[in-house]
Amino acid sequence: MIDLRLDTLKEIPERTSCFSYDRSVVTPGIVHLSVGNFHRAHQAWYMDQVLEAAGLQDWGIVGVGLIDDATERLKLEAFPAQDDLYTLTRYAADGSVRHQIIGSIIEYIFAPGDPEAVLRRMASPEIRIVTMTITEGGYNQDPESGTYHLGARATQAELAAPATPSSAFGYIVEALRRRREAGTQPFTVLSCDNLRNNGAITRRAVIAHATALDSSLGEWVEKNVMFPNSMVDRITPAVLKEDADRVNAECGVHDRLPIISEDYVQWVIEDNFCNARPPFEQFGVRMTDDVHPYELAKVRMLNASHSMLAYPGQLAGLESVKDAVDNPLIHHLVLDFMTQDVMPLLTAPEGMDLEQYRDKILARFGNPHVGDRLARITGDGRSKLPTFLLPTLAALRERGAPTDRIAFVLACFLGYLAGKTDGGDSFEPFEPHLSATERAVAADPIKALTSLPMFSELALNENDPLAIRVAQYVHALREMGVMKTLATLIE
Ligand code: CS2
Repeated sequence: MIDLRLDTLKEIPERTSCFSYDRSVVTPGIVHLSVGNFHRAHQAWYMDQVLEAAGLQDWGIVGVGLIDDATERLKLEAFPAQDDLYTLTRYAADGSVRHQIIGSIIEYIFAPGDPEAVLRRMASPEIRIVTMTITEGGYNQDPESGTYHLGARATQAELAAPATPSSAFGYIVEALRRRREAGTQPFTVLSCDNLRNNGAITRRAVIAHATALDSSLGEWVEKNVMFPNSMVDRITPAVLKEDADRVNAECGVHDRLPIISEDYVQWVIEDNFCNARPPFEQFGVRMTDDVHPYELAKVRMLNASHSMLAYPGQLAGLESVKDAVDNPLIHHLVLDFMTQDVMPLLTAPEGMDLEQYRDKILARFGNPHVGDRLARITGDGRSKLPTFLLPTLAALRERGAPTDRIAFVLACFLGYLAGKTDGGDSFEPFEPHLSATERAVAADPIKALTSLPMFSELALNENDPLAIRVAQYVHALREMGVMKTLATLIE
């Protein structure tokens, strides 16, 4: 197997395609904050095509790792050793597969090791866009008010020492401050996370952070910096060692951190930039005045359906998204959820038919080759449920429409927090934004629903029929298990 580096590209087997642009002339145009698998399968894949086009070699990506953890340390070793190149393997549902080498990330900076290097890059005029995938839970929103949480300990530390930030917002604000001081045009900030109004939320956060430092900086940001909303989509599973070994053998390339994804992709961006941008529309990106209907459909149908199948699936002892969607009862639940609960609340985005979109989502979940595991989907339910699922629940309640399907899945979420499948196997729920005390509260469903900040939007009291319903499902789950309980919901 060939080690992946610029000087070995000529030896790569033909079955793995490779970009044809001259990597040595590519210069940075984008700084991306938090280079996770999704970024490498999605935005970096698009940018790889941009770099192929004549005259667009000034759109290379500088990837920044923000968090000091084991995964980031792996990247710190792997990325420079392979000149930031990596393989992307895309599986279509019909079994066809494409392997390719992506060259659009041209530099990686581990921010905790060298914050100044990141700020220098971000302040430099050649950077015209800062993109980010910091996850739904990364936006530092106050659980009570939903606004930017200036009082958070890490934010306070950044405000006290702005030249050594730790968060995306700290970096963006300090870089914008430097640009303003130097008379450099600001960059556009483009959030690529699955949040409704991701641009508007980012804007609010950056303005709040900037204003707390210097009100005139806040005003300047408000006037001069653009934060387009965007919708992103491509299912990108976690890559375990066995997956990496398999795709490396398939590619004939030894990549320390290869990427796997489905072949489906979508990117819709609000055309609202304050500095240059690549001609995205030439590369399959939909540029629009209004992203909202697209993000609403995506988050409330795809992401919410993922949650809808993952909590019951994991409790039932299933492993993958495919296993869950192939289960007739779960399939039924998710189909009914999209058709009866979500779709009546949505307006179809231009050029999209919601029924076809729904069927496509179910087919994508059933892709037998992607190997997406339920544990990836269930993780950080604390951030995902309020974004993906609870707004639909609130809207159904307002209409007086039935809410049993979502109530059942909330019960499954509380069951998942206990970390045991129906078969008695233990697992460790990944909930970085729930404290141990909050997790303990989850054992009492009524208390959980009425007191945990993640449910505060629902404003439930202990006599609310929804809270009582969830409690009944929790009881049923304990008494008869997830599948029998689910069967009671399916007409
Ligand atoms: C998933 C998303 O994490 C989740 O819960 O629903 O990561 C999903 O795979 C992507 O948004 C697909 O675009």
